[in-house]
Amino acid sequence: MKKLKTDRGAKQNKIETKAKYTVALAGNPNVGKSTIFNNLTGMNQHTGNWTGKTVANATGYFEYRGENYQLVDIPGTYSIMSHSEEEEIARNYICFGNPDVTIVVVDATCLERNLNLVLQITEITDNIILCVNLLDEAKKKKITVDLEKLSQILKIPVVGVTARKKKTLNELLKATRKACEHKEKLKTIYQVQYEETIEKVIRELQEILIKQYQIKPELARWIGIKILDGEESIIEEIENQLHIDIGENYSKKNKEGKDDDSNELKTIKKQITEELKEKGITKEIFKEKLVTTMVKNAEEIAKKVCKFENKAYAKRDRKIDKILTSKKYGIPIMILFLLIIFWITLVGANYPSQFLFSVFGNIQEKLIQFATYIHCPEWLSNMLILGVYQTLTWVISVMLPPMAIFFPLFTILEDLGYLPRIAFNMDGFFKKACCSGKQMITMCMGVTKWEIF
Ligand SMILES: Nc1nc2c(ncn2[C@@H]2O[C@H](COP(=O)(O)OP(=O)(O)OP(=O)(O)O)[C@@H](O)[C@H]2O)c(=O)[nH]1
Ligand SMILES: [Mg+2]
Repeated sequence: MKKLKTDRGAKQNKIETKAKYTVALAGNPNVGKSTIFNNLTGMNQHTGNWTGKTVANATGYFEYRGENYQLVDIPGTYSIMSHSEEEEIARNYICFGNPDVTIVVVDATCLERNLNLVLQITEITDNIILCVNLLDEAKKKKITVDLEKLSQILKIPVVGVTARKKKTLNELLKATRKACEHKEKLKTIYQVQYEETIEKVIRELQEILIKQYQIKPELARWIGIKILDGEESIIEEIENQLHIDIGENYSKKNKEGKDDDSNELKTIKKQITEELKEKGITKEIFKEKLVTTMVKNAEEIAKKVCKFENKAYAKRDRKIDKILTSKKYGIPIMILFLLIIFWITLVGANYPSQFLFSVFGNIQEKLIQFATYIHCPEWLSNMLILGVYQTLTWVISVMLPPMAIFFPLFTILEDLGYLPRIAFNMDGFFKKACCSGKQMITMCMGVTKWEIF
């Protein structure tokens, strides 16, 4: 076993030094990115059925048909507009990581919501593969996704997988290889078209960016949109990563406090902002229009490619969801569920605990008898039996049963998809303490561990 591990480590190192291509795994939280990552690299990234498990980029390596690839597992994010640290890590890698190919993983059972991020990424790069995961779940819910049609609409390769089954990833590997080796795109991929007033100003900025900074047209379009969108953290990142002088910060940092007003980009930006304001499009309205158009596009595409054979199933799901996350019943149901779990864990664990105590106690008596029989010195038998053996068996008797009950119960809740609902219910309260509702899950685990002790 040890040798096998060493062999695998040595093989990984060899691939690592020779990796020719870098492939990124991006997507919404909880869509199976880390499951794909683990299956391809043989590594063991944390996976589980709630959002936000991966919080930093993880790198692994794999070999396919004689070529070595570096694979980067990015934290899940709903949007390029980051709201948390892990979303910022994801955004920075998607925007500036410069991988050879970005695989965007989506959940086949809720394609419409996932397409929002896909459309945002198509604004940044055209070397994308769309990986539609959880096809087994979609089949159960009688949802079909027309992958070919989706590929025709978005003009990018689309593959369907069930990440838990390793052999289904072969198509993804094939597509990745093809995309890495033929990077020059002949087709222009799908781009969200905004209303003409917005398109016109985006084009103006795009032309200047291409002329002044020699940036690729599609990236220039995205930067143009972000300049007008005016989200500070992303503008700062564009300035730092691409050395483009957009706001006051760049001038301060790079030109010793001198604000360069002769910069054509800034002049046009000012003019455009004024022009839009005169037309009643403030920064907030501009943002809203971008988001609404994006959501509408995702909705239209999803409508064209998704078929729900069992509408009652989706309706029932939504009904249950409404109850579990409603203001009136959400929290009482959650408290009830948690109390039941804690009760089963604490009361139920007493029986196996007592059983283990009596079994280990009997063995202890036999061990003492044996020590006396072989005339073992008292200090040695006390140290080994009352010191090592008794402490160890007490810990096992107290700790093992509650853990063996709590974790499977929690896994059932996880598989039923209830944990994200708990996070949603608690998000408002946790936000008041500058935290996220997701922390409720770790807090529940913590409470149980504390109760066990
Ligand atoms: N049924 C089924 N479940 C899957 C499949 N792929 C992943 N899962 C499950 O989906 C859950 C989420 O998978 P992860 O790989 O952790 O998802 P992720 O995208 O890395 O999530 P974050 O790190 O939170 O962004 C886990 O419980 C997986 O076991 C699949 O093809 N079918
Ligand atoms: Mg993950």
